[in-house]
Order: sequence, then C-alpha cells, then structure tokens
Amino acid sequence: MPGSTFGTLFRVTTAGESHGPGNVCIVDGCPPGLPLSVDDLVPDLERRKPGQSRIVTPRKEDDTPEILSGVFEGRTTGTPIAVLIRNQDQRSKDYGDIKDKYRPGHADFTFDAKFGFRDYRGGGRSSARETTARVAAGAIARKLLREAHGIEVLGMVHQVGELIASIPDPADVTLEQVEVNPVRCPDADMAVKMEEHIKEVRKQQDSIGGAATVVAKHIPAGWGEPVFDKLKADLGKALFSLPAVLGVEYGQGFGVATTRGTEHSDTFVPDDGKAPPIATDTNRHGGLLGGISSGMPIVFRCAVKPTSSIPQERPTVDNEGNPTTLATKGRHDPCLLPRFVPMAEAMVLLVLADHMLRQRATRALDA
Ligand code: EPS
Repeated sequence: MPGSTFGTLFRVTTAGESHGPGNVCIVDGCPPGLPLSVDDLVPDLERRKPGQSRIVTPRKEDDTPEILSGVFEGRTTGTPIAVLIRNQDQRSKDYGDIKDKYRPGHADFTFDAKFGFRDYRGGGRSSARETTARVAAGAIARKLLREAHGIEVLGMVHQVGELIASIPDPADVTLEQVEVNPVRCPDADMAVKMEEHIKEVRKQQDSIGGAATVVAKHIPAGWGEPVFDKLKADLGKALFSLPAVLGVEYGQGFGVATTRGTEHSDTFVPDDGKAPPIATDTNRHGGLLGGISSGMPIVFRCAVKPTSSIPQERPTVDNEGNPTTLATKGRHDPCLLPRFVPMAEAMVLLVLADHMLRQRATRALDA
C-alpha cells in the first residue's frame, strides 16, 4: 500500500514492524557531499529508544543503525541512503490475546478494517517502533540543515496530565535543559513532579497524556509553497502522522479564537542580523505568515493521547463483534511524551529539509 513515503525533494520511505526483523528508512534526494556516519544518527536514536529510563517501556533495544548505501568515504553520494535498525527484543507471545480482539483506543480495529489482516505482534506497523526509521532519517535531515543554514530543531515536554511546565520562551531552551531529566521537560521542578506522576499512573496500571513543544530556529524567511504545500500544512501533516497525536497547533494556536487583530499581529521591526533585515518584535505568529517561514522561530505544539495499551482488564469485542474483555500485555510506556520529543523533532526536520531544497529550486536564478 502507498503511504509510507514522505516529502517531495528530500524524500523518505520507511518500512518495518515492531516484531519483524527490523525497521528501514530510505532517504532519496539528500545532496551529495554531506559528511555522514552512523555517529550522526546515534544521538537521536538513543533519545528515542525504549528502555532508556524507568518511566518508559522496558523493552531493550540497542537501536544501533547500519547505513547500507548512499555514503562513501564518509560523505553522501547523492544516491539513496538506506538505514537499517534491527529489532532484538521482541516478545511476541505477549500479543497472542489481541490476535482476534481489539484493544480499546488502538489501531488494531482500523488496521483490520483496512487490510482485513494484520501483524498483531507489538502493534505491527502501527507501533511506535516504526518511528526508529523516521528518527534515523530525521538525523540525516538535521545534519543537512545544520551544515547548510545552522538550523536547530528542539522539542520539549510542556505538559503531562494536569501538570504544566513554566517555559517563558521555548526558543530560549537548550538541549541540555531538556536532556537533563528523563521526562524531557526544561522546567526542572515540574519535571520532578511529572516523573513522579508518571510512576504513580504506571502503578495504577494506567497511562497519561500530555503535550510537547517543538521549536525550529534560524530558518530563513521564504520557505513553504503556496497554496497546498504551505510549511504550516506540511508540518501539520508531518506531526499528525506520528502515533497518538490528536492535536497540533502553532503560534498562538487555538488561543486566536479569543484574540483581537490588534492583540495578535506582531509588529515588523528592522533586524540587521537577518536577510532580509526584518524581524517581528513578538512571535505570536509562530514563525509562519501565509504558511511561509518569516525568519522567526517556528513554534509548534502537539497534544499526545494516553497510551491505549494498558494492563487493566477492559471490555471490548473480538473481530466478529462478540463482547469480551482484554488486559493488554507487552511492555508499554505509561506516558508517551518523553520519547515523543525526538519523534516530533524528526518529522519537523524532514519537512524543513524538503522545503530547503524546494526553496533552492524556486530561487534557482539567484544561485
Ligand atoms: C509499542 C509497544 C511496545 C513498546 C514499543 C511500542 O512494544 P513491546 O510490547 O514489543 O515491548 O515497547 O516501543 C518500542 C519498542 C520502540 O522502540 O518504540 C506500541 O504498541 O506502540
């Protein structure tokens, strides 16, 4: 089935399931000459991998990437880059129960409705394990964007359940402030409370939702295509393509519903540090005007639902519609947010790499 390829000029295809032999990405369109090695992929994969702390799934995977093609003597060749991440710690017997039953709130039902047949082990292709391939591809995009424009993309958790972090300006947050705690929340005091809350929820055999912010900095003004491929539209699609995302907003987001034009519009001001030399004094527009980058930080937020796989026995139906009950086994995250951060960064990076190349094509006569 189509649907596993993303992007126009920087194009990524992923393949793989949670309990199959591994997950693969093929990145086609990465320019030649970019220095690239496994070491560039490892940091993001480490931030995403299971078993990294006591508040995530205990499944143990090395997630060591193997670059199979597209790199020669340490540099990209311009040909497709294939990356393989092998699965090592499948425990498929945990999933015998859901072969013919549907986990409430899970894609088990809709995958069956679509294909009539599914790999039920560990959620198959609907598993968060699939995001290993996206994060590997995103790390290639990160390297490209850094080399070309010094672009930085950073995610952070700002909410777990009712607990909301104080983050005065997400564009000022550093990677160190995010990575210093297992929640990936830069508000250190709130991170402690969030961690305790996640542990408590796990003890209660439940799960909890939350929200994350992603900031992209140093994007030149002018990226994004009118009208269907606006940067805001492509970023929205990218973030909504991640498992468990139920809401995406940028800038003032849903806050605009109660805001007047005089309060919302940011004022343009001169800025010698930018090309063209223009910035805005505030960033309520979230770095996008008309869906095109303004040169200000791009700020997106995602709401992520509580993990649907929880060990409590719950009523459900089997695949013939007969009422039954189900207690999900397997090793699940009580809260998806800590590992969601690198996944969201990866999707933003992939969109930006694509639009960097598209903007260069648009302004070909300037080169
Ligand atoms: C997942 C179910 C669990 C998680 C998995 C995502 O799989 P299992 O039951 O096989 O342990 O551990 O997460 C990962 C393995 C990963 O790498 O992200 C799911 O249903 O989404």
